[in-house]
Amino acid sequence: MRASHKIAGVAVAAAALLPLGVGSAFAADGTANANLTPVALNGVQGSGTAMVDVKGTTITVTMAASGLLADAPHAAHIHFGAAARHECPAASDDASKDGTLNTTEGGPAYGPIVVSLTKTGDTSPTSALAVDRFDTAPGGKLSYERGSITVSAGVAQAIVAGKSVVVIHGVDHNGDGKYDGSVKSELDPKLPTEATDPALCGVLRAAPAGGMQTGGGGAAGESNGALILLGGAALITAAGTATFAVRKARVRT
Ligand SMILES: [Cu+2]
Repeated sequence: MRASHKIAGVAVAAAALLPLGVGSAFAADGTANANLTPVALNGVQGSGTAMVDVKGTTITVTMAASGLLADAPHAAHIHFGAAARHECPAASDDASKDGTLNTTEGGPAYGPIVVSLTKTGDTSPTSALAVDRFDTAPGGKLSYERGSITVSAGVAQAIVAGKSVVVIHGVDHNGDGKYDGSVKSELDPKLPTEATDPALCGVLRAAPAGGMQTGGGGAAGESNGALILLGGAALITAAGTATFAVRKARVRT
């Protein structure tokens, strides 16, 4: 009897926690913002911002960045892992000690891919390296907005809780203006590691409660649209970044 009482107690406790994990109607509502900064060791001179609006299990993602390798596909994702540090990687994450951080080495910091920020089609982790569907950063600038992205309840909650991380990939270690080099990507041996190494990263921090509410009805959506019309520079300014990054001449080795 005593044992069965204990089991029943555990079951009740588990049931009480279930809505947090599998509920959909009440999954999460809120907004999270990220300041995108250069990933340690990877030599990118860039910056950007990202904003994710969460309604239940549907998210809208707005992102702007500059200082990326121009006219090359930049895979971009939301990363999250319950066991991750919910951070951008540090130089100390360079497990191979080769002086750069590849995507896998950043895993302990930001976790696995949970959303692929493709421009069209599938947005699941399956599209992590769908290079023909990511922004190519004309002139080094990336501008992205996509709505109606469906995520799991757990991912929606992680975003609202400030535990997910935006990563834009694609670097130019040797500064020759294209993805190349003898080191292959650990994610896809058909690609050079330059094509997949993380370039910019930012933790999606939860916006203060009510901070994004600009009025009733569709005001928030209109506000988003206005920002998009003004372009990436306005977004970056709005997020408080001091200067629009200027892509500097790369130091050649
Ligand atoms: Cu990624």
